[in-house]
Amino acid sequence: MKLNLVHQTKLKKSILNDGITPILRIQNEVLKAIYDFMYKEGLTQLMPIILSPLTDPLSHPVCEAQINYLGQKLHLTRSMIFHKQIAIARLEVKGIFIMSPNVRLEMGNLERSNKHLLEFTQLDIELKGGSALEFRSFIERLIIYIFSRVKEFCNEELEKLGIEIRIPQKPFNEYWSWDLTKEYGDNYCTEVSFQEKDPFWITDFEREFYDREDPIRNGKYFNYDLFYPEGFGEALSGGERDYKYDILIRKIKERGQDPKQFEKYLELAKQGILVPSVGGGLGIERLIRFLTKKDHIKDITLFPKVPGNKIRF
Ligand code: ASN
Repeated sequence: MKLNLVHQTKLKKSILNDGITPILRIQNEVLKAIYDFMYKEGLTQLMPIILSPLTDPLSHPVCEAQINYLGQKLHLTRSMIFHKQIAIARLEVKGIFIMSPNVRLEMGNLERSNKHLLEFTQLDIELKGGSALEFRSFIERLIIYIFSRVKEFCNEELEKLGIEIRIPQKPFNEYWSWDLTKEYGDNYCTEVSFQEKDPFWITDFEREFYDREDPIRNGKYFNYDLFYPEGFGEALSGGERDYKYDILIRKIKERGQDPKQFEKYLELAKQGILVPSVGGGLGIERLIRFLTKKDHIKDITLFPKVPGNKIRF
């Protein structure tokens, strides 16, 4: 049966989805800006890891994404945190970066989230030595550089989308998570994100064992998240790293995790091979969503994979 003309045109329009073309052009500019910035800063790019016997345990539960290869269980990468730490220890570099595809099979409870995808890309960065403050300053310069490049070179696209880019100033505002919890309760990240006009930091979160603990307990951890304003929410998470065997093993046990799954990584720590580093991961899709002011993260990807939904083309 032949489709009538109206139906054919509708189908063609939905397949064409030309609303996404200006978004992809902005994404191109963002990616070019990131590479230019990283190379100018003297960081070394690594290729992404897709499969590994070890991946990030994360601080929230997700469904397992594993395959069996010749009797060996391999995870799809949730983040390259351990590979970053090992690479930094092995290489004579100032720092590394990776455009790293992450698979996180989020639970159905995130079905209504407009910020999560089952598959996304993070710009993963790790600097040798260095402090949380130095890393945050590096990221502030990166964000200002990206936003400025988009503002300068994507006029036509920004006009088509009816948006303007606001360039933030350094240093970004900073909040301490424990103060915010007292003031706003558990939903503090969203509350503050709605109040701010520019990207801002929240520091000191209770989470994965690899984020460096504060030995003097002024705060608890030398870690941070970068947030977008206007309710757009989390942009980056990271921290200084713990790398000494005794500390790592204690923290793994405190979290009720099995040290056996981190065996090879812990062996390197035991041999004293791991070194101090600081880093974080910036979500590319979330960055594009913020720059293009889209309501849902699926609106900026051509083949979105949304938690709790069947995956289609
Ligand atoms: N990439 C993050 C970091 O470097 C880790 C993560 O994505 N969970 O800390």
